[in-house]
Amino acid sequence: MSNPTLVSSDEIRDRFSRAMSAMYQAEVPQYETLLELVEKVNRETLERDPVLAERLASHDELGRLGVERHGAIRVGTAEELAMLRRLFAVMGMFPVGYYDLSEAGVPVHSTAFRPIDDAALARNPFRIFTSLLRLELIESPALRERAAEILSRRDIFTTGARELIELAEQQGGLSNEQADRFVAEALETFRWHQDATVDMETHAALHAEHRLIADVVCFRGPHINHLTPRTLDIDEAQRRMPEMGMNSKEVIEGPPRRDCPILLRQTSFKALEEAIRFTGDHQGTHSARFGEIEQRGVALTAEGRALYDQLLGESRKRTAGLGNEEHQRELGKVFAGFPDCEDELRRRGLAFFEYRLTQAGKVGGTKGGEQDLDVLIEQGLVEALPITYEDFLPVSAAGIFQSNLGGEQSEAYTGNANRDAFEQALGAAVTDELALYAERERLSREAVLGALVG
Ligand code: OOG
Ligand code: NI
Repeated sequence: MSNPTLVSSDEIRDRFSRAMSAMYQAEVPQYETLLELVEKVNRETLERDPVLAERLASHDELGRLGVERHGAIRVGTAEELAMLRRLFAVMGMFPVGYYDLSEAGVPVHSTAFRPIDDAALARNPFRIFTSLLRLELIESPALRERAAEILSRRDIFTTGARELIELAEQQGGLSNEQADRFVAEALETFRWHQDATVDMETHAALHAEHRLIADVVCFRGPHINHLTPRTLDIDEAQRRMPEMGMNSKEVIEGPPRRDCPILLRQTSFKALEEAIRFTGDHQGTHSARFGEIEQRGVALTAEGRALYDQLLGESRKRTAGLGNEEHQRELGKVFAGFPDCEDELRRRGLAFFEYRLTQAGKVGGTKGGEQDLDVLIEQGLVEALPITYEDFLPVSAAGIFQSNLGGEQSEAYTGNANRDAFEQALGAAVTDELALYAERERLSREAVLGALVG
C-alpha cells in the first residue's frame, strides 16, 4: 500500500466479516449455537487427524478456518447491485462467477463477491453470494410493475456508506478511523427489519408469485439471509445438529464423503418463522433467515466438473426420498466413478493443484534439467497441493433453496440464463472462476520449474 495512512482492503473485509457475524448472532441466536458446534467439531477433527492439521497449516488454511464464512443476500434492482459492487470493492471483494438460479426454479441470477488473490484468501476468504431478482420473469404485468414501483422507492444504503465508498474510491482506500465508520455504515444495509414496507395484501400477492420475490421486495433492504461457517467434518456436524436443538434439513447436499473432498458439501437448519409488522399495523410472519454449514474440497477443472455433474445427475433417481444415511450410501456408490486419489485427480486433469518445491527440492535437487512434473514429484522434489474450491454450487445444491422455501418445487423459470443482462446491471464483467484456478496452477508450475532450472 503506497499511502501509509490507509488500512488494507483485507483489513476492512476482516473487520466487516466479524461485525456481520456479531450482528447475525444477535439477530439469530441459533447461528451462535451453530458456530459453537462447528468450532467444537473442527477442534476435535484436528486433534484426531494431525496429518490434516499439518496439511491445512502448510497450505495457509489453518489461520483462516476460524474466520471463514460466507453469507447470502438478494437485491431488487440494477442500481442496488451496481452500488454493492462498489461497496464490496472497498473490502477487496470482486464478482466471481455467474449463477443462473432459474434452473432451480428461482427467479434470480447471481454472482459471488469474494477476494481473489492468495494472500487475501488466506487472510479472510469472506464471500457474499449476491442474487438479483429478475422481475422480467414475473408473469403478471400488474404485479411486475407494482414490485418495480416499490423497489424504486427504497435506498438500501445509508448516506454515510455512500460517502465513504466515494471517499475510498478517490483516496484508493480508507484510514483506520474511516474504515471503522465504513464497516458500521455498510452493516446497516444487511440488517433485518421487522417492519415490512408494504401492506399484508401486497406481501401475500408477491408471496404467491414466489416466496423469494416477497423476501426481496417487501423490506427496506437486503437482510443477510444466512451465514455459513466452514466445518472440517460435515457428517459429524450434521449428526449433532438435532442435539443442539437445530431443525436440520434432511440430507447433506453435494458430493458424498470421500478421502479427497471435492467442491462443496452443505447442509442447513431451516428458516425461522419470524414476526413482522406490515403497514397499516397488521402483524404477520415471514420466513427468510437460516443457518448453513459447509465443507470445502478441491476445485475441479471443467472436465472434473462435467464428471461431477454427470454423476450427480445419475444419482438423483437413486437417492430420491432417502434419509441422509442411505442417501450418502447410494451417492457413494455412484461416485465410485470419480477417482478418489489426489495423484489420479491430478494426472487425469480433473482437479486443480498448486505445485511447490519440497524441502529436498529447495536444497538439493536443482539443475537436473528435469522438466516433467510427474517425474519431479516421484523424485520427491516437488509436491502438488489441492487448490481449495472458493465458489458455490447453488443449483446442484438447490435443496438448500427448496428446504428454505418450504419445499415448494417450481419449474416456472426453468433454464433462462442471461449473463449479459446480469453484467449490464452489475456494471462490470464477472471473473470466470475456472480461469482463476487455472492461472494459480499455471503460475505455481512456472515458479517451480523456473526455480529448478535457475
Ligand atoms: C443464496 C443461496 C446460495 C449457497 O451456499 O449455495 C448459497 C440465497 O439463498 O439467497 O448461499
Ligand atoms: Ni449459502
